[in-house]
Amino acid sequence: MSHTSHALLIIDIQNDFCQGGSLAVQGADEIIQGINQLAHESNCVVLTQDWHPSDHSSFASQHASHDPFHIIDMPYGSQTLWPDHCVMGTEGAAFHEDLIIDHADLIIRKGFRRHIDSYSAFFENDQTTPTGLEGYLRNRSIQQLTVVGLATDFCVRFSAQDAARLGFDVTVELNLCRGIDMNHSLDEAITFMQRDGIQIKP
Ligand code: VGL
Ligand code: ZN
Repeated sequence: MSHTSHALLIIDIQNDFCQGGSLAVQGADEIIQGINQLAHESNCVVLTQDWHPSDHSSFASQHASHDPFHIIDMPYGSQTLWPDHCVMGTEGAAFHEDLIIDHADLIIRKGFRRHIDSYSAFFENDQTTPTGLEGYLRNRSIQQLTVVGLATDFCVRFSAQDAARLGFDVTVELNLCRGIDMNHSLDEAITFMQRDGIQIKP
């Protein structure tokens, strides 16, 4: 893990996705120590932070007739509606206190445009608006990525798939990820990641 062309991408270890959070992912807190350990051994560490305005269009609260976890059509495609979560500047959007953030080279925020959600660390959900992460990694000559964090079936999945599409060599360490798992989304995520040539470590 120590050679220069590798980066560890740590997805969304934030209070709202951890125990007691508004969109808590089962078992999220269990993976933090292992992620810290892996980060300690990594030459380049990138953290992502889901970062929404309080009236973000992915929040069910912005849609009068829809409950959380309902799927609706947006101009850019289908979009799951979520409970309010990771509102910029709030405690829910902060990194979990056990996550060591000092060794992060870069923190990339996503989902800050009201009208579009962003699961992936590379592109918003329209699949075309870039976050800038690709340029950062290429500029540092990074070719290999390990992806860990939350949630396996949303932000981890779409980050890993975009990375693979961009030509990076991608590994997902499943034991350092936890999923939301609605409508078989976890099985589907693993199937599609494998199909895209992503290495899945159990
Ligand atoms: C996520 C749903 C909404 C994630 C973010 O981090 O996987 N999921 N926003
Ligand atoms: Zn979000």
